[in-house]
Amino acid sequence: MGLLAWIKQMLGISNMNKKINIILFGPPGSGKGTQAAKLVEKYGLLHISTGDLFRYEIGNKTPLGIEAQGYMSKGQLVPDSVTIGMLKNKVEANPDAKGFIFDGFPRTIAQADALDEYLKSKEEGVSKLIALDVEEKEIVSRLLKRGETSGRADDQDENVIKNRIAVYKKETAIVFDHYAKSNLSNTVHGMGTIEEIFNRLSDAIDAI
Ligand code: B4P
Repeated sequence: MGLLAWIKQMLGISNMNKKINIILFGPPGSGKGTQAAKLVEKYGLLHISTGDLFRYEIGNKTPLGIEAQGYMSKGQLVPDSVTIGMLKNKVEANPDAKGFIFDGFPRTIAQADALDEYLKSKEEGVSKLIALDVEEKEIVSRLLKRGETSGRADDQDENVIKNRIAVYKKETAIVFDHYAKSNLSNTVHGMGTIEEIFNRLSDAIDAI
């Protein structure tokens, strides 16, 4: 437990019994998946990556996977209706979770509205959005490097990567402003070692 969290607990203003719902935000390749795996271990939250859920469906050749693959291979977003339903199913399947790390969701304003409404219906809400700020050149290099071993078609073609970044700027970046209106959006410097970035994210979570 960080110092701030400890002080809050001592003062009786701790949120420890309340569900914590974190949105890990940032462009493709900014380190969301990498950091989410470490945060889950530290905070005991459940990690939901919509990208991983789609890749699972693709691997199993389900109708949802076949539909998603067409969009993902071009670096486009999978339609909101499909994504929102899949996300809710995953949350519903884990009623005892202490909270969630949403990784790669919401990626559009429609997804953000749906998430807000859904959490409100459960008398919960988004605790914090944390955006990883990474230079574009670094993102392209990270993804091409991952593409050498991941087998992910969307990481192997620089044009597809550039399209993913363009889609992020056009459709996803405004989700940051959506949560900024409620003072929930924060930015963390996303360059440096995985451990350095993890420590910055932990400080942001401990401050909730
Ligand atoms: P995602 O699976 O979310 O793909 P991503 O953005 O590339 O992953 P991430 O950002 O987590 O990767 P990370 O930086 O950890 O989405 C893929 C596709 O699925 C989308 O394009 C879209 O088509 C679809 N999709 C997903 N969610 C959707 C939604 N909500 N709505 C509609 N469509 C949706 O890792 C990148 C690499 O960087 C790794 O190799 C890692 O090892 C490396 N790395 C991480 N941190 C580093 C560091 N500090 N230094 C050096 N390298 C680092």
